[in-house]
Amino acid sequence: MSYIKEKFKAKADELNTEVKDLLKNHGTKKIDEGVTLAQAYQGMRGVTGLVTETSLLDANEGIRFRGYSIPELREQLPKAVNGAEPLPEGLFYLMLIGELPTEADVQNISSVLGRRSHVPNHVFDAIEALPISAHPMTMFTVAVMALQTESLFAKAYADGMNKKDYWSYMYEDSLNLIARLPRVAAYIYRRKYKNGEHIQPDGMLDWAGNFAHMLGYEDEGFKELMRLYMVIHADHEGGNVSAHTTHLVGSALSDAYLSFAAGMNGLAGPLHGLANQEVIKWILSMREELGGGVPTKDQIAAYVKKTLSEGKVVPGYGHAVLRKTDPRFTAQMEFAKNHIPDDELVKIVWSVYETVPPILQDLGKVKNPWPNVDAHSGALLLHYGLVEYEFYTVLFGVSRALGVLASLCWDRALGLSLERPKSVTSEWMKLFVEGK
Ligand code: AMX
Repeated sequence: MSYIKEKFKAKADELNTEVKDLLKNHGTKKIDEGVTLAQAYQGMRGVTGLVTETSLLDANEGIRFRGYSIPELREQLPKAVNGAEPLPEGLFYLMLIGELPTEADVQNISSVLGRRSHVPNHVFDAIEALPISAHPMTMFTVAVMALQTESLFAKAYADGMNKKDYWSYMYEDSLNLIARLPRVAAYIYRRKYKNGEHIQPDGMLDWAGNFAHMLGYEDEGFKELMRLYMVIHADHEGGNVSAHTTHLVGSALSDAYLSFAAGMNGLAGPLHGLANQEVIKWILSMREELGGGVPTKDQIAAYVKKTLSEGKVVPGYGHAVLRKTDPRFTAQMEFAKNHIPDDELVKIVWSVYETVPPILQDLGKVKNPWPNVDAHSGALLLHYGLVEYEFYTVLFGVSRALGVLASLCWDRALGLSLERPKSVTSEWMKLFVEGK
């Protein structure tokens, strides 16, 4: 067993004991004010009913990964040689182990991922079987499903594995899947947009740097952007659609491939990860409609109002939990200020940031008028030449694997139960409010 895996097991044993004590001594305590009728209808917003070890979201402060904020991670996680952004391998270690990694820990994960990155041919065949017009997220989930043939967890379960060993096979599947995703995603990109001219991996590069290389981008600035992008999109506690779905499906003891593919189908929704593409599509349409250049704030305001009057949402704004500007937006803004301050689209993103919140606020119903992670990313990617915005959610998906798969390891290590909340009918609700 590798020392990181052993360390994970030790951590899991420790926390298991603590959780058992918690359940034994405080299991009947209300952790919330109780669930209201409205919460049952409105996406369970505000209901605390999940355990996710990897990160915790504060409505005003934003995400913390094992207690570390994004600015802290950008300072403290190991970086690539001559790089300034954190390596995502280090974030994965942090989410899995709960401690900041050393340079050696990060190198260890990088080389393990490199060694395990081989993708069997039938996965590429499955992608090729889809029409070129298929959305990249469809190709992505199909490829993950095709990879499921490689699940060690599923094989071990079929062979009668002891439940004590679930975590170990989930760990192996998770690392194998994370290792393979950049190759799969790059294959989809090169197939759909670059005439199928594929690029072989470079074993000397880190996970995100190699991903950038296989996509076809050698610019150091783009590699740095990929490292940052892969870190900030990795996890956002457990209740968001992709994390919750992965956890839910995993609770049926579906393996990492099945669970992650399910989560990715949720990420592909426009209110969740597809917003990554929707923002830039919206900005480009606005620019085109206004005849090019950087629009004035009045022009942006008029376009926002038009969008709202057509019964559409303003993509990249609002959040189910956050109530302030998303620190993931701010991190990207800082990246842009350092690397590409004069980019025209970036300037538009910043102008939109100054214009949208008061308009949404005036609607009186939007709980969070501030930008989320998706409001900025497209302008950065476009600057470096990744103009095919339908692909952006795949990037989000590759990153999200780090968080949801580290969580899945914990789910099995803690022996978390099959998720099965109670549902009622509206008839039941009516009788309930009538006191019957
Ligand atoms: N533009 C227009 N209207 C918005 C809005 C926005 N950006 N954000 C919220 N609203 C509206 C809602 O549609 C809802 O209207 P309704 O009562 O007529 O149905 C009302 O305001 C109240 O919604 P809320 O409680 O503030 O938000 P929510 O928790 O229900 O939904 C979210 C959160 C993210 C789905 C929503 O803000 C939204 O649709 N934003 C735009 C899409 C987006 O950027 N999604 C990405 C989120 C981050 C991510 O997962 N990657």
